[in-house]
Amino acid sequence: MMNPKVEAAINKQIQKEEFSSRLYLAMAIWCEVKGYPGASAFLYRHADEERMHQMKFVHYVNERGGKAQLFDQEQPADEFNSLQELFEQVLDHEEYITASINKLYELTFDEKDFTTANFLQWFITEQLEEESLMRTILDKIRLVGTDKAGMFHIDKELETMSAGAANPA
Ligand code: OFO
Repeated sequence: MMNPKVEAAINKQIQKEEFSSRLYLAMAIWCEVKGYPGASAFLYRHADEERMHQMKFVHYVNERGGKAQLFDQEQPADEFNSLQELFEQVLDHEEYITASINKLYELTFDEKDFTTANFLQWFITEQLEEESLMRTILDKIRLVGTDKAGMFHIDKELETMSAGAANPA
């Protein structure tokens, strides 16, 4: 039997991971139509990763004897003024998710659910990696500013990152 408070909190996290996937999908679409094929490929792939995060939580709840739940979703942002603004929003969103995972982790300690605390370790490491990746990308975009050649180069780099990403998580 799963701790009901932890189960409810994970179900809210499932909703957030699903939202993340939709948000990055909306962003990938924007990039594709605005002529950033590399950023688009990167974000399509990232949308898939978020779906995988969602499924990890779904299976975890069910395997522990709980029941995963789905909720309505808000419409994700789908218009951006620039690639820089878009990636600023990606980083903000990842920071929000990190805070949410940390809260969840704290709850597992309050509830003495150490099995879930252990399960969450993977997500804690994942958030660290995602935040640092998004920060690196954003720094590069800020550096080139509005320089078209520089932006073209960054887009190519994102393409390579999405094709050769060694970390499937
Ligand atoms: Fe981007 O890590 Fe899940 O939400």
